[in-house]
Amino acid sequence: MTRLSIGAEPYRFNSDPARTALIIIDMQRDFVEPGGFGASLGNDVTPLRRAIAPIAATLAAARAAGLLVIHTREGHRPDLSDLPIAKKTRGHPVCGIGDAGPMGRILVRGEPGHAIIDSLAPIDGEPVIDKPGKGAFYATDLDTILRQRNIASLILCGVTTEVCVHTTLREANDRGFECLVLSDGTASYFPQFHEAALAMVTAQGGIFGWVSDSAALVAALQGDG
Ligand code: C5J
Repeated sequence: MTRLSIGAEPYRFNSDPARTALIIIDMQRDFVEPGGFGASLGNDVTPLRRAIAPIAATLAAARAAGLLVIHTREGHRPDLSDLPIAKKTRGHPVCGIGDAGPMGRILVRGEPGHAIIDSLAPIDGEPVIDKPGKGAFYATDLDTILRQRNIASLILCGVTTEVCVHTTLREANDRGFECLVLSDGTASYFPQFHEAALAMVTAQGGIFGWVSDSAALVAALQGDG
Protein backbone atom coordinates (compact mmCIF):
# COMPACT_ATOMS: atom_id res chain seq x y z
CA MET A 1 0.00 0.00 0.00
CA THR A 2 1.55 3.28 -1.08
CA ARG A 3 -1.12 5.63 0.22
CA LEU A 4 -3.68 5.52 2.99
CA SER A 5 -6.90 7.34 2.12
CA ILE A 6 -9.71 7.25 4.66
CA GLY A 7 -13.22 8.66 4.49
CA ALA A 8 -13.31 11.14 7.37
CA GLU A 9 -14.70 14.43 8.64
CA PRO A 10 -14.28 17.21 7.66
CA TYR A 11 -12.74 15.68 4.50
CA ARG A 12 -10.67 12.65 3.46
CA PHE A 13 -7.58 11.89 5.48
CA ASN A 14 -4.60 10.97 3.31
CA SER A 15 -1.28 9.75 4.59
CA ASP A 16 1.79 7.71 3.70
CA PRO A 17 1.47 4.43 5.64
CA ALA A 18 5.23 4.29 6.12
CA ARG A 19 4.97 7.66 7.89
CA THR A 20 1.79 6.90 9.88
CA ALA A 21 1.59 5.59 13.45
CA LEU A 22 -1.33 4.18 15.40
CA ILE A 23 -1.25 5.47 18.98
CA ILE A 24 -3.38 3.57 21.50
CA ILE A 25 -3.84 5.69 24.59
CA ASP A 26 -4.13 4.31 28.13
CA MET A 27 -6.14 1.13 27.50
CA GLN A 28 -5.19 0.09 31.02
CA ARG A 29 -7.08 -1.92 33.58
CA ASP A 30 -7.02 1.17 35.82
CA PHE A 31 -9.37 2.95 33.40
CA VAL A 32 -11.55 0.23 31.89
CA GLU A 33 -12.02 -2.24 34.76
CA PRO A 34 -13.91 -1.80 38.03
CA GLY A 35 -11.68 -1.05 41.04
CA GLY A 36 -9.12 1.12 39.23
CA PHE A 37 -8.35 4.80 38.97
CA GLY A 38 -11.41 5.67 36.88
CA ALA A 39 -13.75 3.91 39.26
CA SER A 40 -12.01 5.52 42.27
CA LEU A 41 -13.12 8.88 40.87
CA GLY A 42 -16.72 7.69 40.97
CA ASN A 43 -17.07 6.64 37.32
CA ASP A 44 -18.92 3.71 35.79
CA VAL A 45 -16.37 2.04 33.48
CA THR A 46 -18.98 0.45 31.17
CA PRO A 47 -18.96 3.21 28.50
CA LEU A 48 -15.18 2.90 28.13
CA ARG A 49 -15.37 -0.80 27.37
CA ARG A 50 -17.27 -0.10 24.13
CA ALA A 51 -14.01 1.10 22.56
CA ILE A 52 -12.22 -2.22 23.13
CA ALA A 53 -13.58 -4.18 20.13
CA PRO A 54 -13.08 -1.34 17.59
CA ILE A 55 -9.53 -0.81 18.86
CA ALA A 56 -8.81 -4.55 18.64
CA ALA A 57 -9.96 -4.60 15.01
CA THR A 58 -7.91 -1.49 14.25
CA LEU A 59 -4.84 -2.91 15.96
CA ALA A 60 -5.02 -6.17 13.98
CA ALA A 61 -5.36 -4.29 10.68
CA ALA A 62 -2.57 -1.85 11.54
CA ARG A 63 -0.22 -4.70 12.43
CA ALA A 64 -1.07 -6.55 9.22
CA ALA A 65 -0.42 -3.39 7.19
CA GLY A 66 2.93 -2.80 8.92
CA LEU A 67 2.02 0.50 10.60
CA LEU A 68 4.08 1.60 13.57
CA VAL A 69 1.98 0.89 16.68
CA ILE A 70 2.64 2.77 19.92
CA HIS A 71 0.90 2.21 23.26
CA THR A 72 0.75 4.63 26.16
CA ARG A 73 0.14 4.11 29.86
CA GLU A 74 -0.66 6.80 32.39
CA GLY A 75 1.02 6.14 35.72
CA HIS A 76 3.64 7.06 38.26
CA ARG A 77 6.86 5.84 39.79
CA PRO A 78 6.34 3.61 42.84
CA ASP A 79 7.87 6.32 45.06
CA LEU A 80 5.42 8.84 43.51
CA SER A 81 8.29 11.29 42.95
CA ASP A 82 6.77 12.23 39.57
CA LEU A 83 3.27 12.81 40.99
CA PRO A 84 2.42 16.48 41.46
CA ILE A 85 0.60 17.09 44.73
CA ALA A 86 -2.11 18.86 42.72
CA LYS A 87 -2.81 15.65 40.81
CA LYS A 88 -2.67 13.50 43.95
CA THR A 89 -5.20 15.58 45.87
CA ARG A 90 -7.55 16.68 43.05
CA GLY A 91 -11.11 15.64 43.76
CA HIS A 92 -10.31 14.44 47.30
CA PRO A 93 -10.61 10.75 46.32
CA VAL A 94 -11.18 8.27 49.15
CA CYS A 95 -8.71 5.93 47.46
CA GLY A 96 -6.39 7.93 45.18
CA ILE A 97 -3.20 7.58 43.14
CA GLY A 98 -0.64 5.47 45.00
CA ASP A 99 -3.18 4.00 47.41
CA ALA A 100 -3.88 0.26 47.55
CA GLY A 101 -6.92 -0.82 45.54
CA PRO A 102 -8.31 -4.13 44.28
CA MET A 103 -5.79 -4.11 41.37
CA GLY A 104 -2.79 -2.99 43.40
CA ARG A 105 -1.65 0.58 43.99
CA ILE A 106 -3.70 2.91 41.85
CA LEU A 107 -2.00 4.29 38.72
CA VAL A 108 1.44 3.08 39.81
CA ARG A 109 3.82 1.52 37.29
CA GLY A 110 4.25 -2.23 37.64
CA GLU A 111 0.98 -2.76 39.49
CA PRO A 112 -1.71 -5.03 37.96
CA GLY A 113 -4.07 -2.11 37.39
CA HIS A 114 -1.45 -0.18 35.43
CA ALA A 115 -1.22 -2.91 32.78
CA ILE A 116 -2.74 -2.63 29.33
CA ILE A 117 -5.70 -5.01 29.05
CA ASP A 118 -4.80 -8.45 27.68
CA SER A 119 -6.83 -8.13 24.47
CA LEU A 120 -4.81 -5.06 23.41
CA ALA A 121 -1.44 -6.06 24.86
CA PRO A 122 1.65 -4.73 23.06
CA ILE A 123 3.80 -7.17 21.13
CA ASP A 124 7.57 -7.11 20.57
CA GLY A 125 8.69 -4.06 18.66
CA GLU A 126 5.77 -1.84 19.70
CA PRO A 127 6.99 1.02 21.88
CA VAL A 128 5.17 1.57 25.18
CA ILE A 129 5.24 5.14 26.45
CA ASP A 130 4.90 5.59 30.20
CA LYS A 131 3.52 9.05 30.83
CA PRO A 132 2.97 10.83 34.14
CA GLY A 133 0.52 13.33 32.66
CA LYS A 134 -2.52 13.36 30.45
CA GLY A 135 -0.65 14.20 27.25
CA ALA A 136 1.60 11.51 25.76
CA PHE A 137 4.27 14.05 24.76
CA TYR A 138 4.71 15.63 28.20
CA ALA A 139 7.79 14.25 30.03
CA THR A 140 8.19 11.32 27.60
CA ASP A 141 10.35 10.38 24.59
CA LEU A 142 7.36 10.00 22.24
CA ASP A 143 8.36 12.94 20.06
CA THR A 144 11.90 11.55 19.65
CA ILE A 145 10.58 8.10 18.70
CA LEU A 146 8.20 9.55 16.10
CA ARG A 147 10.88 11.82 14.58
CA GLN A 148 13.38 8.92 14.39
CA ARG A 149 10.81 6.98 12.34
CA ASN A 150 9.99 10.03 10.19
CA ILE A 151 6.33 9.80 11.25
CA ALA A 152 4.09 12.61 9.98
CA SER A 153 0.56 11.32 10.66
CA LEU A 154 -1.03 9.87 13.77
CA ILE A 155 -4.16 7.78 14.22
CA LEU A 156 -5.36 8.20 17.79
CA CYS A 157 -7.59 5.92 19.80
CA GLY A 158 -8.01 4.98 23.45
CA VAL A 159 -9.40 6.61 26.57
CA THR A 160 -10.67 9.00 27.57
CA THR A 161 -11.70 11.07 24.59
CA GLU A 162 -11.77 14.45 26.28
CA VAL A 163 -8.83 13.93 28.64
CA CYS A 164 -5.78 11.93 27.54
CA VAL A 165 -6.77 11.51 23.88
CA HIS A 166 -7.56 15.22 23.48
CA THR A 167 -4.50 16.40 25.40
CA THR A 168 -2.28 14.19 23.23
CA LEU A 169 -4.08 15.34 20.08
CA ARG A 170 -3.49 18.98 20.98
CA GLU A 171 0.18 18.35 21.80
CA ALA A 172 0.62 16.47 18.50
CA ASN A 173 -1.18 19.13 16.50
CA ASP A 174 1.10 21.85 17.82
CA ARG A 175 4.12 19.71 16.90
CA GLY A 176 2.96 19.53 13.27
CA PHE A 177 1.53 16.01 13.13
CA GLU A 178 -1.60 15.31 11.07
CA CYS A 179 -4.05 13.57 13.42
CA LEU A 180 -7.04 11.32 12.83
CA VAL A 181 -9.22 10.36 15.83
CA LEU A 182 -11.40 7.22 15.76
CA SER A 183 -14.93 7.96 16.98
CA ASP A 184 -15.68 4.35 18.03
CA GLY A 185 -12.11 3.66 19.14
CA THR A 186 -12.32 6.36 21.79
CA ALA A 187 -14.66 6.63 24.74
CA SER A 188 -15.47 8.68 27.80
CA TYR A 189 -17.15 8.08 31.13
CA PHE A 190 -19.38 10.95 29.96
CA PRO A 191 -21.01 10.35 26.54
CA GLN A 192 -21.72 14.07 26.13
CA PHE A 193 -18.02 14.89 26.59
CA HIS A 194 -17.10 12.21 24.02
CA GLU A 195 -19.42 13.79 21.44
CA ALA A 196 -18.25 17.32 22.23
CA ALA A 197 -14.59 16.34 22.12
CA LEU A 198 -15.01 14.78 18.67
CA ALA A 199 -16.95 17.81 17.42
CA MET A 200 -14.09 20.06 18.55
CA VAL A 201 -11.62 18.16 16.35
CA THR A 202 -13.42 18.73 13.06
CA ALA A 203 -14.86 22.20 13.71
CA GLN A 204 -13.47 25.17 11.83
CA GLY A 205 -12.32 23.06 8.88
CA GLY A 206 -10.55 20.52 11.10
CA ILE A 207 -8.82 22.74 13.61
CA PHE A 208 -7.25 19.75 15.39
CA GLY A 209 -7.52 17.20 12.57
CA TRP A 210 -9.90 14.53 11.34
CA VAL A 211 -12.46 12.08 12.76
CA SER A 212 -13.30 8.70 11.24
CA ASP A 213 -14.20 5.26 12.55
CA SER A 214 -12.58 1.85 12.81
CA ALA A 215 -14.54 0.34 9.89
CA ALA A 216 -13.35 3.06 7.48
CA LEU A 217 -9.79 2.77 8.72
CA VAL A 218 -9.71 -1.03 8.55
CA ALA A 219 -11.15 -0.94 5.00
CA ALA A 220 -8.49 1.55 3.95
CA LEU A 221 -5.72 -0.50 5.58
CA GLN A 222 -6.98 -3.57 3.73
CA GLY A 223 -6.99 -1.66 0.44
CA ASP A 224 -10.79 -1.33 0.20
CA GLY A 225 -11.03 2.29 1.29
C1 C5J B 1 -7.82 10.35 32.78
C2 C5J B 1 -7.03 9.41 30.71
N1 C5J B 1 -9.05 10.50 32.35
N2 C5J B 1 -6.29 8.42 30.24
N3 C5J B 1 -6.85 9.76 32.01
O1 C5J B 1 -7.51 10.72 33.90
O2 C5J B 1 -7.86 9.96 30.01
